[in-house]
Amino acid sequence: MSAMLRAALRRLPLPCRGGRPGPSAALRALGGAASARAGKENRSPSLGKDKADTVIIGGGCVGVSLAYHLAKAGLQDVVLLEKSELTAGSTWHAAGLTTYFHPGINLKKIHAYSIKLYEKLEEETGQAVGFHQPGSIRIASTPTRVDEFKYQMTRAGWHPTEQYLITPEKVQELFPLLNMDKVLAGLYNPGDGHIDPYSLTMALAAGARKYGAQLNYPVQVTNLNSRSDGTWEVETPLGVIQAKRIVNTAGFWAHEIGKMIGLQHPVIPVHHQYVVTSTVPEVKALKTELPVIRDLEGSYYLRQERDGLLFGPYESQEKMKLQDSWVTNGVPPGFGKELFESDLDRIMEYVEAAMEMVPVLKKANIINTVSGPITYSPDILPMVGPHQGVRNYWVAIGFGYGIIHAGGIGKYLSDWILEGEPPFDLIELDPNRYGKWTTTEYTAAKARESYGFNNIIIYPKEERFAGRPTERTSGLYDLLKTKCSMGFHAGWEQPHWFYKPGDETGYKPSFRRTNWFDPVGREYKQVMERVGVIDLSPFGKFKVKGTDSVKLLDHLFANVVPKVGSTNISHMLTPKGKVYAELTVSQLYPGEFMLVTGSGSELHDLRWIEEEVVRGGYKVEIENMTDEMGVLGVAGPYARQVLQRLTAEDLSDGSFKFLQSRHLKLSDIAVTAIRISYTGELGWELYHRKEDSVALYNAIMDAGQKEGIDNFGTYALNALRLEKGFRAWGAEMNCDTNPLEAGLEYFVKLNKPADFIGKKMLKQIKEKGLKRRLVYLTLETDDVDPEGNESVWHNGKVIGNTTSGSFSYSAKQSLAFAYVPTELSKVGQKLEVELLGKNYSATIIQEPLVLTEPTRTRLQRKGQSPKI
Ligand code: THG
Repeated sequence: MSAMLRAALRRLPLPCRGGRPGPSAALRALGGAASARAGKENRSPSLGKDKADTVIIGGGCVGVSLAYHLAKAGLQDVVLLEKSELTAGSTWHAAGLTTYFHPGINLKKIHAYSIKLYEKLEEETGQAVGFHQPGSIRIASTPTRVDEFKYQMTRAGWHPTEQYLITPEKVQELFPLLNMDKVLAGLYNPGDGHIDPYSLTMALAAGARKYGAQLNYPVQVTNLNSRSDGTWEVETPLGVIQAKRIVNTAGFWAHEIGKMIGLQHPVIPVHHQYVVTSTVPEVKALKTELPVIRDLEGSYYLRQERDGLLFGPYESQEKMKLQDSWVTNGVPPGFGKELFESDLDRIMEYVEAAMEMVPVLKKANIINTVSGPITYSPDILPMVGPHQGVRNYWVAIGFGYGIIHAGGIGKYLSDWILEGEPPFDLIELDPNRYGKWTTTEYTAAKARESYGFNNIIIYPKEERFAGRPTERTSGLYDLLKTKCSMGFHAGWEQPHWFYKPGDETGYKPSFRRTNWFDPVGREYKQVMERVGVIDLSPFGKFKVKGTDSVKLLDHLFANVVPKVGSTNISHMLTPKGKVYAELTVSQLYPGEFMLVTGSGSELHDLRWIEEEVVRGGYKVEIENMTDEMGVLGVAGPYARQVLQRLTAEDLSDGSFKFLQSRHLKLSDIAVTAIRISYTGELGWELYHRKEDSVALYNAIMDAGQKEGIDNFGTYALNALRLEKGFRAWGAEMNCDTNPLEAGLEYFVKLNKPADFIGKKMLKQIKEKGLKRRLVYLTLETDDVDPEGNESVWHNGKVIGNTTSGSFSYSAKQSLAFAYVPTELSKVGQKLEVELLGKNYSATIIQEPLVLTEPTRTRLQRKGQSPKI
């Protein structure tokens, strides 16, 4: 550290001037003013009642926002228990930044809702919230960062939020104190700013009380007991409250609350520091408040605080600090409104970067540093929703950016609780994306990485490597790990693409075509012309059996229940007729089923199924086979020939039909074989005991020597499925789409006798007519392919969005699915898709681009010559 810098760190008394921007949080952190104010609010602790509908555990801004929203929506008997005082933990010392920006699609909605709510809270509750909206600018100082901004612009373009890519001149105009040497562009959100987190929480609390919620503190939850009817007993030193449902919003205590019921929530407290400077004359002289800046290469945020500046860095994973003793021993029960020792040495390189970017900082004195605990989850996204495996237990935890999320999440969760389904898709926040594999060690490694990567460039198909592999590897992992680039899927390692001599190996992401572009084309050809093998072990697999199994599945799924020995592609819909999940259902034996879902949706789907079983009192047994069962996919024109060498069973088309299942021995290994392949080519999936994966794989590879059998990965699988027009859950269909607009009517049997979930609403949706449709587009691109979530344009206006895309190795063009208004959805319609700042012309084409093998074979048999 330079001598000058040390001098700059001299502490000076805090200047105070009314009417200038700044949260009280930074000031309170110095003098404990918040405690004094909170003290006034504090009443003598009491439970008030011994029965509640919902008990919310934790009075930070997220918990209080949930109480506010539930009570406002009319829910009676909402009780919040806070063990010390409202805002204690992380809320009170948060820097309070608010932004419309988020790379996620529907998280933009959460941010926007929060901001709109915060704008009117004072009027509604009479409590000022110290909300400033001077705008914010993210700064790009490398060409790749400019590409990232363009990528983010197309993802934001079909949302109502204002966001602009601006020139360096405009950046300078908005933030005159910036050193422009390295600035190449800015991403500008005019409505951004900052809020006082303490006052915000108090306003939400005032609102919550106004609408009838009880906020009780200090009341510590000491134990949680679930009762056989699904209700809870919440134990406190003041007595027991019975609740229909509990919600864990306990911030960095969330882990301790989870522990009471045997859960290990993957959340970890980390140290976050920000510093506040004394008056800077140049800042004081400004007529309007400076916008917030985020110097992404420098990895810090900086904003005006009164007449000075406030600056907060995100240190690299090597430098950042976890609160290790809390990780090992738990959070000390007495910890409330306290801070850690600040450690300026740790952030010096960031201070220097900021001084270069905002030179007036060099003259400023640091008058305050705030180093407080905040929570991190492995992927720095919160966990919001009901938890699998525990009835009526919900969470809203793991917030690294709790202030901007609080408003929107409170509303989202309140809607979900009251309506029984999420109001829109936020699958990336599903608590059930984690599982037993998210150990403390894993969570710590990931939290470090996530913190350090706060401001890194995020590419499409991003991979992060900390904490890998987890304990959840497939039987083939050791055999394949050096031969391919592995992708991370819900704890699993699954091959993305395989190396051949001459390939540039490893993960080299880009906004344009990457090092795997040609290898994926090679694997595509392998499957189309020969035969390929893929490790599909990460699929979620459930066995369902028992007297009511048929009845249950008929109620859960929109498709009919398959006959014994058959498989159906089936969707679980929400009551409002949206797509909750897509699985394959196979009746292996009479009344005994195997359900298969994607790797990311295992516990998500299982929770839904389990809840319906309890609700309807179905007599079934459900066994989650995901970890012990391996799956190999074999696909391509020679798949039959190769597998036939390993078994005496007749695999011919007449004997083993498409979508049939059989129990076979392949080279003496017991497998359940299903004739299905997401490649759309001739293929089988082979379900087997995980211990047999290597032997089965080797046997198949040996048997296929003559046919030139080889591996393929999930990237080729994606290109293959897109050419066949197969929809992917999470992209073309989710909780925002109904199966009719997604073009899934073939799988939805509105005429079947059973009243499956969503049927009634879907009938109404059908009667009303569809406003938008999923269409299939080819695009004339150059070095960039669509990825999904890009803006679709027509006549100078954004009219829709892509859902997924890929290069089509057969059409030698890009291919994408997109939602567009019905009137623009006809085959032949010309549209444009925005990729990296450029609009490429696109044409709606007939589906599919390439016929599936079963269709091709059927047409050939009839004497017609299919396309391919
Ligand atoms: N295999 C298995 N289960 C799965 C998948 C899988 N579950 C989740 C997900 N993937 C389900 N998705 C699909 C989508 C389409 C097809 C298979 C799985 C498919 N469709 C054919 C078609 O559309 O032409 C057949 C449709 C039909 O005639 O019913 O094969 O990959 N086990």
